Amino acid sequence: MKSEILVIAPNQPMQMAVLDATYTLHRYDLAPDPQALLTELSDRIVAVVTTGGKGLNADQIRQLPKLRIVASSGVGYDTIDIPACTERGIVVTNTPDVLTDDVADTAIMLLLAARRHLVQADRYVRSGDWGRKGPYPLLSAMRGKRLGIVGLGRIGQAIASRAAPMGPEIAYTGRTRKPDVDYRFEPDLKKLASWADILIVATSGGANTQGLISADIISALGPQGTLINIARGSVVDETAMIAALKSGDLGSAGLDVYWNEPNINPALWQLENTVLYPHHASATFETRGAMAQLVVDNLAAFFQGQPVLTPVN
Ligand code: 8YV
Repeated sequence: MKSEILVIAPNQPMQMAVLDATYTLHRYDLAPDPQALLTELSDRIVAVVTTGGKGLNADQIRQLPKLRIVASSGVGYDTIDIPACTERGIVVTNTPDVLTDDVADTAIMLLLAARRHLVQADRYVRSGDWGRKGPYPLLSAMRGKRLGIVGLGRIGQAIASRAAPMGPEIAYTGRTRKPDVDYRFEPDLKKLASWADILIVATSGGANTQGLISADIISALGPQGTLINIARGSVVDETAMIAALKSGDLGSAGLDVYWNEPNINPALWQLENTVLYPHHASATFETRGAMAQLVVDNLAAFFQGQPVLTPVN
């Protein structure tokens, strides 16, 4: 008998084919009435395949009494009710490490695009304004600027090591000082933001960090400051950020994540000083393939009675 898996969100095609050959897949993601499917399969589902975006909530977990493992594609698991899973002994896996490089690359891309006006300057060239109006205004260098990183985990460290050759001073904040890094630790986020020209948010999402980048922090970063967020939209007070970007109290922003994805606050569309990316930091063929493979490998290990490769709980 094949184990029965509920697909809340699909994987890459190659890995879906492997899953399809190994297990019985039920497509919640494609079901005309997903709740009816959940009710019908309630007693048969032993595993869930999902993503960081779609997650698995407490209500869904409650309706799956036989559930034993949730294999998610994505490093973030703020959309999965981890305490509810842990309480029931349900194993949760995510996909760290394999996406670190792409996410760090994206942070640097957004940083340079925001500070060197890539999108606005591209428009300036394409519209013929360069010929009509003359040279584009001067902008600001990276060397000697102050870069603050909020959350120096794997992704934060990869961002720091990419930024370092560009010559900024680097400091970070987080719950604890990292013993094996040379960057300056600043325990006080407000002090870090006041010091920094650039603040990159690379911390995890969820209740603990919700609204961490508050109006106060945004105002400390200031009119010359740049805010980059590749973490979760929930970490930033988006209303305060939009107001500050509009009024010039915050200089610029480069964003991959938002409060309401994919239907983001339309006020963001109008902001000239903001570069917007569609939560796409890990979205390369290579990385999404590796993430999908990790989902397959975690499930294989679990059903063979082996320890899973990347447990969350
Ligand atoms: C994915 C992410 O876009 O890893 C994460 O936490 O946010 C991204 O890599 C997401 O998990 C896909 O739903």
